[in-house]
Amino acid sequence: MYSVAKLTDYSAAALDAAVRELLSALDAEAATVKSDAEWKAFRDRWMARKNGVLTLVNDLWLKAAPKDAKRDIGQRVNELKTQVEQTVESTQQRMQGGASSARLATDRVDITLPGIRRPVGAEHPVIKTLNEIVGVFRNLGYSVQEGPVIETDYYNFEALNFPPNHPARDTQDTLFVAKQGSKPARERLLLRTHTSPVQVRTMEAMKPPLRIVIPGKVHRNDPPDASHSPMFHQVEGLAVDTNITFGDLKGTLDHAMKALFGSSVKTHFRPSFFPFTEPSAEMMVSCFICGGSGKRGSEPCRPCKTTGWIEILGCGMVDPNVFEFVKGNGYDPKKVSGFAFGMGADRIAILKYGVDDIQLFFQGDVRFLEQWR
Ligand code: 2NM
Repeated sequence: MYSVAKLTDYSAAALDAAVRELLSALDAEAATVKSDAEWKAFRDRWMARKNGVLTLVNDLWLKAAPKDAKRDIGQRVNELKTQVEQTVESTQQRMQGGASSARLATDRVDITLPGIRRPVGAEHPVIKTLNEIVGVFRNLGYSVQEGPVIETDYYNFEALNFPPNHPARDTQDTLFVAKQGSKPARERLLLRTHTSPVQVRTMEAMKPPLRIVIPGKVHRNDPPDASHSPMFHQVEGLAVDTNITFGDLKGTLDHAMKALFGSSVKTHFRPSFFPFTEPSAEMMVSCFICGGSGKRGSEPCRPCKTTGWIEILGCGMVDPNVFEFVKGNGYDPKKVSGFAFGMGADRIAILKYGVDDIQLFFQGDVRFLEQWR
């Protein structure tokens, strides 16, 4: 290893040679530095006040020099000092840069590996069904309306021609918001039991002619089982104009069922009762599971209970008593007529997808839900 020797010859040529020897030792040692610890040792060896190379140069070259050589040597020693400082500093910078280069050399990114995929969600089967039903009516020119899930007794029952003591109002069927006792009956809040309140609200806001569909959540105080859920989904529809007839209802709904379940399904209407329609009907569609035969091979067809028909919705001509509540906005029952219908989207999803328990829709088990991805 390089060590500073006393000078014996103070000629320019001898000084040049001594300086060259020192600088090449400096460069050679700098090149071997490979860590912070080595750099510190390198710095101290060259720059330490006590026994550092520069200090030795100062003592052995400058201080020991004869008077007439001091000027020349002093200048060279200063240059050496600058050079040593620069080399020590550039070596430190190489260490810092080198640390990140070293990391780059080992921490390689393998761009050929597959990426980390974010799990893709799926449209919920009930929402998918809701959207399909709504889509059929949109194609017929119906517009889509939504409204509040928390409703008043007025919109959920009174304006829909439910008599004051109708059993649907019973706490066995309706979920009421607590502590409403101090309000007049019609203002008491409840969870809507059907989406029909939105139809009343829409008739208050928009004049006839009207063609609307309303998808949404509804609640009933039913204990959950394979075919009941206290929360489920409905799509209801309403068409109002002058001269709307039961024939319009039948033609519209027959078309809608063919669009939803396939062009070969048949529809069948049987009399029924709803407070808000007169006459009222239940509509059956021929079973799209067994094709109406009631049998699957030699087994009985369960979805239609071997009848070949599935009850799919309720419908009817809007009762004039309902129009009376919105008469002021152009719905004079002497001038307009309309049909309305309502269906359970969950039940239709169950039939479409062959699901045997409505609870599966609301338990959130990803293994069940991802089947519709
Ligand atoms: C149904 C069945 C029959 C219905 C009637 C009305 C309104 F507001 F126009 F009177 N909305 N929805 C209706 C009629 C709903 O669901 C089974």
